[in-house]
Amino acid sequence: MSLKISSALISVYYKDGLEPLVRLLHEQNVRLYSTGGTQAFIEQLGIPVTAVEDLTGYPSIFGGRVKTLHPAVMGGILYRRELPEDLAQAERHKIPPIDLAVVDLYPFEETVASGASDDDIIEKIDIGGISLIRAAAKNHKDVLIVSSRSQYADVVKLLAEKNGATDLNDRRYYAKEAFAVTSHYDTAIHAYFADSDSQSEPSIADFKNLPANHLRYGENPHQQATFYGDLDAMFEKLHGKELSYNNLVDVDACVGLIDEFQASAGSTFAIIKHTNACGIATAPTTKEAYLNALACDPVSAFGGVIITNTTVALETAEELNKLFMEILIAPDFAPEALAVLKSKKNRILLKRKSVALPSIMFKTILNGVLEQDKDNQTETSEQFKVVTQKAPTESELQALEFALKVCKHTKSNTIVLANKDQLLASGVGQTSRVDALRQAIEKAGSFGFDLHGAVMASDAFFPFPDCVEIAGQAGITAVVQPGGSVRDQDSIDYCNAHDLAMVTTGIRHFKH
Ligand code: 93A
Repeated sequence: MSLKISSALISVYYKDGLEPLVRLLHEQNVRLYSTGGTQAFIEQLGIPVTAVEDLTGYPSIFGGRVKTLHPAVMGGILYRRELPEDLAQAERHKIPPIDLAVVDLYPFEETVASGASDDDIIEKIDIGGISLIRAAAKNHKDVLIVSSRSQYADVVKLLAEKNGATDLNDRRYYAKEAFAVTSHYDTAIHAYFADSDSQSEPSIADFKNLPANHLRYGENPHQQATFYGDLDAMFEKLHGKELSYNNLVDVDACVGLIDEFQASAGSTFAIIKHTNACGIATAPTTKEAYLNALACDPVSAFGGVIITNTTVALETAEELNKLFMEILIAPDFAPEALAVLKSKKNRILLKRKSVALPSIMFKTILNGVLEQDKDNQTETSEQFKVVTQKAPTESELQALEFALKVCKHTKSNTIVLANKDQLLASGVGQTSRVDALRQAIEKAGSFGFDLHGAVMASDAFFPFPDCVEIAGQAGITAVVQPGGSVRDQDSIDYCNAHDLAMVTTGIRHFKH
């Protein structure tokens, strides 16, 4: 039904862009009500406006916390124009209609981003404005809601064309937009509280409340998919096409892996394929780190997702530019580096922001959902228990730490072969650990690595001594594994007889 607007309540935080709408409403003989700051803005345009206090008969109290929260305001928006009882009550309580609400909420997200104090941030939780929006959107059969500054121009056009009237379709459209505004607003408030209270972990229901990003398709083109989350909070996208479902999964794997490595210890580059690292290396310079990561398996690196923990400089970008990659993630890019990397239209470049991530994970199975803590435990050499006669050398200890970090982020069953700053090869997602080891040895050989003096990490214990036997024959000199098998001693005996060092951690790192 087409409805002519007779009265409007305007309450906006930022006044810019408002003038044309106010002028049009005035020309269309709309009676205006307004809150303090907005009222002053309208008055200085020379346009008559009634203070909301005159409508409610109540002053703005508690430092402005209660301005529009009053039955005369909420009632004027919410009463049903077609219901005789509602009309009679409105008349009895002297509640005039409000046919249009224009609201621009307190800038909560901006205030959080500015680094303001908790008190200032809490003060920016809009209560009255959000209630006006929800009320007007609820009663969209009778009321039009303008819930964002970005809508002013379209609304001016609409009201100019329709001579101050709207039809139900218009009002329903703006009601839908209004609930997008309010849900986004509350999600940001929730995220702020969740962030500042690391004890409070999101539930699966909370994830469904996050912004829904519809993906082009899922793991395969015939599968539909949605990502619930705020990617803009995690990354600034500098270039490239839309992230796909598989891209997102790989980006997640990248972030988990790179966070094991501190930039203060050198630059680390990791190249991910199907969530596993096919190359990772740490080096004093970013270029070296990248080239060493690439050398690990330049065949698999094609089409990979790459992450680094240091700024990408021009000389590194020139090397990276030679590789076909899907995505490059870095904490920052030198401007000249960015110019080089942007030369490929589809290549996705993401600048990572620092945000706390949930420490739990979900997986749907059968007719339910599994929830577990993320594997956030990383063992350092101080926690290693030497179980062989020979202890690892200092350099082997560093290599064992490096290998273990990679192992933790590689699909089980896995064996990782490394030296102290470079992955040499891994066997990933095999049905037996022996297969994983054989795969790793063969790969290392095919890319020209000599395994003499290299180390081995295993995600889980060795049920038989076969893995250490094969590793020893390949030249491996030190091994890290959780331990705990009834036949641990068989593996230890082999190591002692063949001059290998072995440490156990007591912590298993399955990843399925
Ligand atoms: O503190 S509030 O939550 N209490 C209210 O009753 C209320 N009513 C409107 N904030 C309230 N507003 C907000 O005030 C609006 O959402 C808008 O952002 C702002 C406009 O205030 P002024 O017109 O005084 O600049």
